Amino acid sequence: MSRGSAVPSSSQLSRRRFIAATGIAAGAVALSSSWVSAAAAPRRALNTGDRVPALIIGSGYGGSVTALRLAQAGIDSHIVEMGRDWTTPGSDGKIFTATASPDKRGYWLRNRTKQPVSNFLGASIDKDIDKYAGILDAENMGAINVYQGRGVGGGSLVNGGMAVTPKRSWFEQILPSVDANEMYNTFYPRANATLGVTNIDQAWFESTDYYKFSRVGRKVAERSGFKTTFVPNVYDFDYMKQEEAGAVPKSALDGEVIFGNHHGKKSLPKTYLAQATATGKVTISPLHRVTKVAPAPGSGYGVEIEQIDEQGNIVATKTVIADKVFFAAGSVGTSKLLVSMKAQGHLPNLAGAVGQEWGTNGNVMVARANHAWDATGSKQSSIPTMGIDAWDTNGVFAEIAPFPAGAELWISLYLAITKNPERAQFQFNSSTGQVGLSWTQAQAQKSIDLAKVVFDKINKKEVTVYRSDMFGSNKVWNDGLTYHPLGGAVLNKATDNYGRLNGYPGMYVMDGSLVPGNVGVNPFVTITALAERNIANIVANDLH
Ligand code: FAE
Repeated sequence: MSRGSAVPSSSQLSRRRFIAATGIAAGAVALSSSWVSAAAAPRRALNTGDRVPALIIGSGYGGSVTALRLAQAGIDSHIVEMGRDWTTPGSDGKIFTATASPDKRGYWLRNRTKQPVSNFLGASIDKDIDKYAGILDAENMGAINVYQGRGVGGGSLVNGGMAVTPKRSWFEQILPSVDANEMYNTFYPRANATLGVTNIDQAWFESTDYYKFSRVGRKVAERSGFKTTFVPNVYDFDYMKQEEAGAVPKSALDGEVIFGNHHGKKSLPKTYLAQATATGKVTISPLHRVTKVAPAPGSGYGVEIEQIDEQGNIVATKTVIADKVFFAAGSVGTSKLLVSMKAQGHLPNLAGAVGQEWGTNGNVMVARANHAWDATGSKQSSIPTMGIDAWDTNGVFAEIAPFPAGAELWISLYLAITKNPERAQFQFNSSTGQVGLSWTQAQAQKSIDLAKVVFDKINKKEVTVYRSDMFGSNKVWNDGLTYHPLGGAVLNKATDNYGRLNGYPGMYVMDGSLVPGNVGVNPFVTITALAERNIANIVANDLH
């Protein structure tokens, strides 16, 4: 199915009519390779026997950049996405579930919610839900729950929109084979522009009730000698102002974020994916999950796909052939696929570095209790716009996060990104046929140690305490989760310096698995910019 503008272009229509009239879905006209490619791309969900010029696994940042730039280079692609296409409303008239009380639309194939802030006053706030292909996956990988977006748009559907370019010195340390000049002069600006990244109007920030929580977070950090910084975002801040004025339906100001935003947030379906599908050269199969990739007889790759229904039942299995395969299933999705294909002998020549150097971006969550005179507000925007930047001094960049509970709770919540050097590996378990992750809870201790220095100092200065009731009973640190999985197919190790998988021409990695474990800030701008850099090289050298 095709997405993007509601009205198909005339070329899309005439192409569809042509296919409908002739029954041609797979190319039979061998004039030139690019013509064959164009003729071969089906304008519908994939079916067994289809051959596509380019198959993209996953529709998050890496996948969306790939689809757009291939289309602009004249190459048809098909995106296979395991999650739903979040465009149709449920029985309540809403596409997304409410943040305060998520229903089945909130979680990926679970019978019970798995809230990142799981407790209040010691009691669990999780509740039973129907199993459904919901928008947020809390994927358990042993000692860690990895939160990821599921649906057309990947993580952009559920994330806070914080669009942060890392410090150049840190970027140069983690990805030394990448020309930083090119990244900072060309590809970061290109990513930020196409994602629609902007800054909050600072005068409004200072005056609105909805960012009181941020101003309190800034005040206490600065009183302890820490720097704070405004953080750009993909949320439309003009829309947010109108939300406050009551002129438009509320989204961020109604707490919407981790289960989807109805308005205001420029998620990928409104940016890269909208542009990509508007070309008429990109099609998407939602609720389709890639399970196997292996060289096909002759040329290209055979890709096995399970089609699932909204309850997660497999309703069809399909095998298609792709001339090129782009892995963009996210750090965990891509790593799991590659590790299991290598271990099972389907892609035996993959580099030994596949599955290595995975990290949590040093994520750890913590909350503090403020004094009664430091109210954080019953009104809170769900979109964070400020961080404590103690990266150079303490190895900590902490997002001052909202806790939009709709009541005054005097809570300051933080998601800290820390300089945690611990890494883990993905491993195939031949008895279960599953891929596991070696991450242990002890490896998160370094994140706690680093963050504790910062927040102990703030608590001491303010004479305040940690909340110990929000992540379990008597648990100060939420060290059992990450929002920022990174690594598993690291650039220039598991792939060449542009994401090509060694030993398999025409197979590429395009997502967060290229970034080794820790990018020092929220990662999607870097994932996008790196994908922009790599696809530019691939289009120039491999496709023409
Ligand atoms: P991603 O966006 O995860 O896309 C991968 C896609 O592949 C997903 O749609 C999957 O459903 C799909 N997929 C996986 N396996 C398969 C398969 N086998 N077959 C078919 N499809 C498959 O990957 N980052 C920031 O920079 N700023 C933030 O404010 C921020 N907040 C966040 C808040 C939350 C709650 C979460 C969960 C994440 C947040 N992130 C944030 C992280 C960010 O969303 C994440 O780094 C990117 O989405 C990763 O991009 P990728 O392209 O690697």
